Amino acid sequence: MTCKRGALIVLEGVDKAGKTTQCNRLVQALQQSGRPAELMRFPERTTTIGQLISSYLQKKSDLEDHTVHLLFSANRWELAPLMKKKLEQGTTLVVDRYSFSGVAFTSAKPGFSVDWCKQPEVGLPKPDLVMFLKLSPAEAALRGQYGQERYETSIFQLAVQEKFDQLMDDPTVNWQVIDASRDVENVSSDITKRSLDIIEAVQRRPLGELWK
Ligand code: FDM
Ligand code: MG
Repeated sequence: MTCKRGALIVLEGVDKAGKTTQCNRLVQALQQSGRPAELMRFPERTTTIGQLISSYLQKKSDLEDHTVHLLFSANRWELAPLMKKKLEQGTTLVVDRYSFSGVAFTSAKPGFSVDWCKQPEVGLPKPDLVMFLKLSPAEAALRGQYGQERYETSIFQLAVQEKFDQLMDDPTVNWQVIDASRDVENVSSDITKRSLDIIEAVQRRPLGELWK
């Protein structure tokens, strides 16, 4: 029997859309159906680079904007070999944020183009499916206050949403928009169904390279 590769599945969206909840539920659903699946997240705050990022996000340190963008990217590159290995071994990876957050958040800052922001991401493992959890700013506001970390303001999140809209206009990436305003169970079963379909489909396809 040939070993079937796992799928690289990414969840993206603005803050409060429910990404982390849905990533956890998806991993559980896949595992319960007997498919090997693991959760990953970016930033991965436990590495040396991740600790620099975490301290920046918590406003315990300041970093120059280009520098922090490249650190977020380096944090993905340092985990890329492990991701490839797990995918090859047949494990599906469910990833909470990826390069798209990287580009959307930095390019929402003044003086940064989407094109510049994409460059360090070129060649990373390409997701087989990117689900964008869509929630309007009004609905996000109903879910309560933003946290205390950097970027957690409604004005910045609005700018980020616009950048995501721009990024989703890209036929080289398998974007699927998920209506995140529905209740948790509905969103979850929708996401699980789409994931099972892609897990089935990628078995016969090699892993791609992002934006290359
Ligand atoms: N973020 C996340 C970036 O600015 N660039 C990136 O590449 C990634 C992956 O970090 F504000 C931002 C997005 C968010 C913060 O918060 C991470 P969470 O709650 O740990 O996802
Ligand atoms: Mg957050």
